[in-house]
Amino acid sequence: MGEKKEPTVSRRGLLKAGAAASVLSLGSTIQGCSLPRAGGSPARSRKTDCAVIASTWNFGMRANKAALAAVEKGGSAIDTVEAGVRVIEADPKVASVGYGGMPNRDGVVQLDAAIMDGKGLRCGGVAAIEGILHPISVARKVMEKTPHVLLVGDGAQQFALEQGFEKQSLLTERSRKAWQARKDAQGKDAAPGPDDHDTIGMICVDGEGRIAAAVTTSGLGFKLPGRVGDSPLIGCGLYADQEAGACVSTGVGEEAIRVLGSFLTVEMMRRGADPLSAVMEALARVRKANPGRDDLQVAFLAMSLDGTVKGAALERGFSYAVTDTKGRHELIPGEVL
Ligand code: SD4
Repeated sequence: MGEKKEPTVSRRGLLKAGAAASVLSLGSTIQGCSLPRAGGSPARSRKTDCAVIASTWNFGMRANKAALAAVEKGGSAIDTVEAGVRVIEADPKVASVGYGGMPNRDGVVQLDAAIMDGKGLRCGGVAAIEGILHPISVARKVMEKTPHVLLVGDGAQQFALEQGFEKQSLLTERSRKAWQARKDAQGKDAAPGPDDHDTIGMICVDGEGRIAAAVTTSGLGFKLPGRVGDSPLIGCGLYADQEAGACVSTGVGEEAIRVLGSFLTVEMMRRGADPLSAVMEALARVRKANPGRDDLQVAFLAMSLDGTVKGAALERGFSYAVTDTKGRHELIPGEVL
């Protein structure tokens, strides 16, 4: 999980924070670009020269830097999130996304990705796609060039090739060896474990106030061939709505799917919740659906339209990066339910 674990606040501290947040509709708690919020109701639009970028896990720091460069060149929110997550897709050292990602049970790297523009709820995704380095860019093409939202497997790859993407092996020697070692150790019992995750999910509100989200992953290591996680499913792994905010998720995707976690979080914000209360509600639903499980990691990262960012998880260890065009660039330990 992640490149390095970060400390998180205690559960008790979090519960206090969550309770306070749900009572008070917090103003913006971040420095830099964030604007004060009118108590109670979510900001509906935000026009400023400042952009805010947030993404999951430690590698989010690097992704945000690339995203920042994109937005500073005049890129829109959707350009920004695409540019940001592509850096992690191309990094062979990240074993949970793109090139070098953990293969499935049969040793094949199958990737999931999706992108969503809050304006007009435009979105596109690919699932279980093989042999394409940048599934997020294929997802964007699905959004822009087809009447569809989601393409899977061979069809997704065929579409990518038709769009000019090249086929290449995504299995690195390092990921093949890690896969083989685990297969040798666990035999036919080898299956996704609690640490087999770390999706990059990114959200941006740009200087025009436009909001967008992107998510890309190799999914759970040792997943069954053809398994689709939350990441390419709109409302589960991500959601962005120009009238409410955006959310991305990471962790055990089946759980984010069960509660429609990203949609739920954004919907809570639409109805007046601040980002922390909203992600806590989504996490509470996951917890409720899994009584007695304390090994389950699921995290949600949400941004409201005023650029306020909050991320929280079921378990310790989740962190997220926040960057803005006024100089903020920091890694924040996720709160814990
Ligand atoms: C999935 N949510 O496929 C993804 C896994 C992941 O950080 O990497 N999450 O279930």
